[in-house]
Amino acid sequence: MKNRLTIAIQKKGRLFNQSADLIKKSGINFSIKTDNLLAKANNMPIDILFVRSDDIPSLVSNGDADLAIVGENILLEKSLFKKTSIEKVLSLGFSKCRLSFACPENINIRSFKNKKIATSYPNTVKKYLRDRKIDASIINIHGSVELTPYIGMSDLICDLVSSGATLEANNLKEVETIMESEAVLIKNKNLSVSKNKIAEKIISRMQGVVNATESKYVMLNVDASKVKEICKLLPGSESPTVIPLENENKVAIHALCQEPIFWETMEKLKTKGASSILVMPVEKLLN
Ligand code: PRT
Repeated sequence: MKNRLTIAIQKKGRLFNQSADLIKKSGINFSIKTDNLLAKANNMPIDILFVRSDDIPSLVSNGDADLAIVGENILLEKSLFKKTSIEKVLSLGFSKCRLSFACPENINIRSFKNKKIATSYPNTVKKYLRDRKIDASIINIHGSVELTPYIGMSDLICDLVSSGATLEANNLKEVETIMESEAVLIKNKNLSVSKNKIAEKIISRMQGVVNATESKYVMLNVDASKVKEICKLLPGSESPTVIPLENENKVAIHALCQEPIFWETMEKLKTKGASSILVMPVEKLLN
């Protein structure tokens, strides 16, 4: 295993599917057998470790895993108040959420001073309070955090929020956000030269997959006189290709747009005279 690069991902849970998918799209072939904690790639010197999210930062910092995919919320929580050998290398654009304070809907909290705050993120909350010189007590709890204000254990909570449905179902309201989070790729800072070479290749491929997810290939036809106007509307496209058509007054514009194309953009293009507007997904993109 010494010369093989190890990539740790969550064993099961919200991050698993997209993490495994990203690794596969990066050209690493592996198959997962139920309950196996390790999968060996059959086309590259790479092993995939399936572990709990909570354990990922220490595995990478200690060099037991070389690369890993983890939520930024966990990375921050497990890295605060200690020295680690972890480098964040890529934001991956999935598993987006935020870490927020919330309190019962019928209570108005003006200040956190002297309040009891229940959370599974004690270090992150401690740093937030310390930076603002707020004196409050932190109750460290794993699971059912939303229940704690109702049993008198806390005045407010600090937990992850995505759609907000869980807070709403528990009659809680969001009062302040500590951080926005998404899945990130992390790396041990002290990789050997040979492992670093493989790691850099994988990082570049993953960047390519992330870029492709956000990119679209757009094709449309328009009057030759409108080319400049239309190109201005294409988001994140560097230099579109303009191709003459059989009808001499018309051209086709092909553009790689590295930003999302919303219906509003397509409607504006149509208003400006574009026709046959095609928006296609991009599978891989190396810049
Ligand atoms: O692997 P391990 O068992 O250690 O981790 P885990 O149990 O924390 O895993 P999991 O699968 O629950 O979460 C993994 C990661 O997904 C988190 O660390 C976040 O980075 C990310 N993520 C994204 C979320 C959410 N969205 C999320 N909504 N993690 C948890 N939630 C929970 C939240 O705690 C709350 O209970 O969902 C509820 C709120 O969701 P909404 O949509 O109702 O607001």
